[in-house]
Amino acid sequence: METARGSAPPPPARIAVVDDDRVTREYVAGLLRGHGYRVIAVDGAQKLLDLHRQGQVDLVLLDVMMEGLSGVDCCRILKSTTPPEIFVPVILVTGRTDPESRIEGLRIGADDYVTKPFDERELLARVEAMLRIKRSHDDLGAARERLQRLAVQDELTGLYNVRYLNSRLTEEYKRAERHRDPLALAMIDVDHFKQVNDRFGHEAGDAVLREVGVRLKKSVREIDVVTRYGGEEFVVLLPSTHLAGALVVADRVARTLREEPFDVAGTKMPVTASIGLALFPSRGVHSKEELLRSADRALYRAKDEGRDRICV
Ligand code: GH3
Ligand code: MG
Ligand code: MG
Ligand code: MG
Repeated sequence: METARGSAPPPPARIAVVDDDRVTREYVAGLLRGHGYRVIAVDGAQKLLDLHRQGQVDLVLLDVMMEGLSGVDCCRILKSTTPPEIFVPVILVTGRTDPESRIEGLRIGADDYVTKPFDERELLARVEAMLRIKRSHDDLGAARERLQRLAVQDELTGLYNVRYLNSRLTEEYKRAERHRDPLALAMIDVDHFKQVNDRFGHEAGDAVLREVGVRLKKSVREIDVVTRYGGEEFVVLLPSTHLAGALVVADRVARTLREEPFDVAGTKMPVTASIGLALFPSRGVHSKEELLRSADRALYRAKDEGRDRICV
């Protein structure tokens, strides 16, 4: 991952050295510590699996012949129970030089092996090589996560975007129908927003939209889904919420905007919004599209009746 210039170097990799023989274990651990790695010396496979489950290990040096669970079985368990986005390389360390055991080790998922007695420089080089592959795997994973987040995030406000709303609404509507659970949807449109842009400029308008997003998030529950629907319109999905509950939330949203004037380019500016509420179940709502349309119609009425109000 790219790091800013002058930022701290990444912490040293954590290597688990698993061997039931104390002398070998301490020798390998000492060698790796001497090269700057953080080493956790472990005397059995079960302890390693526990450490790995807690996410404490970046790479494993795993003795094959051990009392109890063998290194090969341990590796098999570790690899088959680790989710694909997590890559913890396993280097088998074996005293057996016959190709069969090495082939089996690689086949069950080990990433590399070294045979005892090993050349210290070769062991270190293999550790470095594996960590290099791990780093590029982790970097790709981080990039994928960033992309996935960007794909559902509105750039200006950091709220979810309309793409996310569409997929969540599909899910929530199905869930509501199946479990006969209520679902409310609030469509929120800032009043006379064009005037903010006209008086203070587009950038000040953007700042207002960001602040609206912050206030919306503060006015709803953790499980409610706050999205920027487009322009100066927002949609909030309220799962498991009846009319009474939705009215409480809508009222809180309206008040949190109205009561504290916005700071726009050094000027205190009142901001209000009109809110259209739609509910499932209710008359005329038989699909998620009709739920959205119902909220849109209610919003239109709120505007028509004078703005800064809630219509259902
Ligand atoms: P109403 O009370 O009827 O909703 O009036 P309004 O002025 O808010 O409504 P209208 O839909 O006419 O105007 C919305 C304005 O929002 C127009 C557009 O310039 C502005 N707008 C839309 N998206 C953005 C944005 O991302 N940033 C900024 N600064 N302004 C935006
Ligand atoms: Mg052993
Ligand atoms: Mg609008
Ligand atoms: Mg508007």
